[in-house]
Amino acid sequence: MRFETAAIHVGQEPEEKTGAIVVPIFQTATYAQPAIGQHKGYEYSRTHNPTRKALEQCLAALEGGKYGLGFASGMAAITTSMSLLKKGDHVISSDDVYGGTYRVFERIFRDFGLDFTFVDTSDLANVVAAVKPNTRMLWLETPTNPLLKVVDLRGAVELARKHNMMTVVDNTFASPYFQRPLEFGIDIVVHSTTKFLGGHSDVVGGAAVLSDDKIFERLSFAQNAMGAIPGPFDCWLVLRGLKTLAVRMRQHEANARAIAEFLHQHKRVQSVLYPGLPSFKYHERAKKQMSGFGSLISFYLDGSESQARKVCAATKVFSLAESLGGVESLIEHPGLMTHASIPTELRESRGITGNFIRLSVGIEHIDDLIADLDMALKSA
Ligand code: P1T
Repeated sequence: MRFETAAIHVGQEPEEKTGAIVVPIFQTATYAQPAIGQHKGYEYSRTHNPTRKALEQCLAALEGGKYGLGFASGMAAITTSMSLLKKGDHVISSDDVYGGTYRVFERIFRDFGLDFTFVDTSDLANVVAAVKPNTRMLWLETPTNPLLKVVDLRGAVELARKHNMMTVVDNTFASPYFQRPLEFGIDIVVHSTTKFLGGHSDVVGGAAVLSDDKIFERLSFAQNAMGAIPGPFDCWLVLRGLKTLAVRMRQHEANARAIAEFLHQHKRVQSVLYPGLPSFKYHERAKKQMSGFGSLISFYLDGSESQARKVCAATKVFSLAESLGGVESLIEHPGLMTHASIPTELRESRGITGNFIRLSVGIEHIDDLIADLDMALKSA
């Protein structure tokens, strides 16, 4: 079954009792059992819920995995995945990751006895140099948030297998429509479904997708044991979002390509980071492992932090807000917003500077988006 069809049908057969074409919101905490030990596959909604099951099956199909697991947020998916490790284990992580990911690794899991090394994983030599005898996991974002670096998935898998590391890819930026890491041999894909998968900025959610039976057994145990699960209505919202994922992603990308080109030639812009831009450092690699480039664009303003603040405040169609992947366009300042939890010096040394701005390009009309950015850039 092709992607567009799976998004609409997998896990979403008409409901048995009524024929309802849309998966119902099973807003129930528990399920009546005719006798102790007898049930219809559902005992308690932290463990299983039919609406969540539909979402999990659909997500698995879209990522090309055997199993999907729903979580209360992207961070809940990430946190639960870390429970696959134990005290004393070492993790190598992309240094350019969502600020919340960095924060939970450094400020929560370090205290649990896990060790982390953050390296630029777009050059796998850095990963090799960071391997220790106790390295158990390679944590990747690609494209990374917010510098949009692209990690060589095939090379990363090869390296990880050699060193016996589990591989995780946060696939939030690309979405499974443009990139399916499991097909490269990655062990676990995680998502913030808050973003493209939900697609309408009306729900916070997360997911993990994988194919390995043993890892699934441990992660689904952790999903239930730790309990960071999404409610039925939130699952339903993400399921509804998935139905239009393909058409939205095509429009997101068409708009993003046009905006990247526009910014690239704009006098007030120093440089543009976008995997779809032929001049971008990671364009060729992105072309090899992605079928499209998504709609996150970052750029350096030719100006100061205070001018960047002005640009962010001046747009009218682009809303100044954290998050990404919704139908509406957003603008933000990573250094002061989404990545403020990374210590200033470290952040700036990695390129998240005062004049650095990130866009999540929505699916509004391209003329309105370009006019809005042009106005904001000229006003600063
Ligand atoms: O917000 P939540 O659903 O918990 O997802 C966290 C998360 C995980 N992974 C990536 C790549 C992310 O970008 C995020 C959340 N990011 C933002 C809110 C942001 O504006 O970058």
